[in-house]
Amino acid sequence: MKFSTLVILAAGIAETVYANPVPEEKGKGKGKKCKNPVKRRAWHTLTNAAKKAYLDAEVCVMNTPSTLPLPGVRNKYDELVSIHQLHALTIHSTGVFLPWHRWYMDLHERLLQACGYNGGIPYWDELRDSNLTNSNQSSIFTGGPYGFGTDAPCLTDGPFVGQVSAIGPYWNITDGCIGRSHNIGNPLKGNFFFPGVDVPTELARCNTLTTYVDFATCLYFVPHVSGHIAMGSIRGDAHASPSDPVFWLHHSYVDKVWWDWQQVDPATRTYAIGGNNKQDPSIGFLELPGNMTEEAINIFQSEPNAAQLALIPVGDEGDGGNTVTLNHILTSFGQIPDATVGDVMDSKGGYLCFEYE
Ligand SMILES: *[C@@H]1O[C@H](CO)[C@@H](O)[C@H](O)[C@H]1NC(C)=O
Ligand SMILES: *[C@@H]1O[C@H](CO)[C@@H](O)[C@H](O)[C@H]1NC(C)=O
Ligand SMILES: *[C@@H]1O[C@H](CO)[C@@H](O)[C@H](O)[C@H]1NC(C)=O
Ligand SMILES: *[C@@H]1O[C@H](CO)[C@@H](O)[C@H](O)[C@H]1NC(C)=O
Ligand SMILES: [Cu+2]
Repeated sequence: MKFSTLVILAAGIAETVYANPVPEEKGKGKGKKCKNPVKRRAWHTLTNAAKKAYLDAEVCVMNTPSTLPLPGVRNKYDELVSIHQLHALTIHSTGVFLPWHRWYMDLHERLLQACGYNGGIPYWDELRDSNLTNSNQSSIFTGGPYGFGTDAPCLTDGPFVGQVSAIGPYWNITDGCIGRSHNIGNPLKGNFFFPGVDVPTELARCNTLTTYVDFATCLYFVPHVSGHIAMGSIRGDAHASPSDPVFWLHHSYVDKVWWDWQQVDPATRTYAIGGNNKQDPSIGFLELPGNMTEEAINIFQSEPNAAQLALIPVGDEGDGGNTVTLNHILTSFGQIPDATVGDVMDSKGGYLCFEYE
């Protein structure tokens, strides 16, 4: 009697593991096969239960104490923000922009999974929401248990009320709350940063470009930057923007646009890579005026401290030159073993195992 109960239990456990393949089949190791890709779905298509499961896991990551000795971090979520902050100057306006952020989404997905979540990171369908009058009408920005909260300098509803981010703004390590303000219409349609530009039209133009560098540069500017503006983040900036959890829905969308572009011609596009691996110091961020020093003084009003400087990568690790290659190293400073750009080009290549629907 006892023995057969155990057998049934064991069979039940085996079956559960098989039917819920996230930890094994996600291919957390090079050379693994991607058998059951995790689905990344648009936020507005999720059930309330799926939205809540995602948001609950995010809160769990924020409430999990840090384990890495990164400057200023208190919890696992701060570590994510810190990793982005330390890389800010080499992952934006450079060729590694798309693969780096794809890798970074996966790093985040692993932390969510450690908190019991077994879906994929949802994405914000920004093209669909480009016809809203104000971006605050998106179903993402609701209070209650199924949204990221309604506008407030420090959120007063939703799951992230009272959360303190230790990292940011810019190079700062300053405590701040999560807050947003949408008072500039719908940046997903048009915004002050790109006067006269219709964002959906520009996205369609990006999609016609056939080389990786042309496509990635086009996507980086108008669609990607406009989505950041549409997040309405009060602390939104190129360094600490992930401190607002809406970041992941935006960058999941950016990644999906790249993914769709790759699917058009997988044979040539899946592993297409290139572009500079460092920003030109005499220019700084391409979308901002001035050189890096000028930007630090006038825009960021902060500079990295000694502990941050000691960790900031040069940006050419693994490349053997100034151009991003498939050997470019992606590091989380020890959260997970280092990977390479080549590992993350194919979303179902084995190292990664997800697809968009
Ligand atoms: C915006 O587009 C969506 C789907 O594309 C549609 O369902 C909705 O009615 C549109 N809204 C407006 C205000 O045009
Ligand atoms: C950034 O840090 C500096 C130095 O600690 C501080 O004076 C400044 O107020 C901080 N900026 C913000 C926006 O928190
Ligand atoms: C959305 O923004 C508009 C314009 O700033 C404002 O009038 C409206 O109250 C906001 N709605 C919500 C739900 O925050
Ligand atoms: C960058 O800007 C700073 C501050 O305006 C200026 O002092 C410096 O000469 C500039 N450097 C370059 C390379 O243009
Ligand atoms: Cu970024």
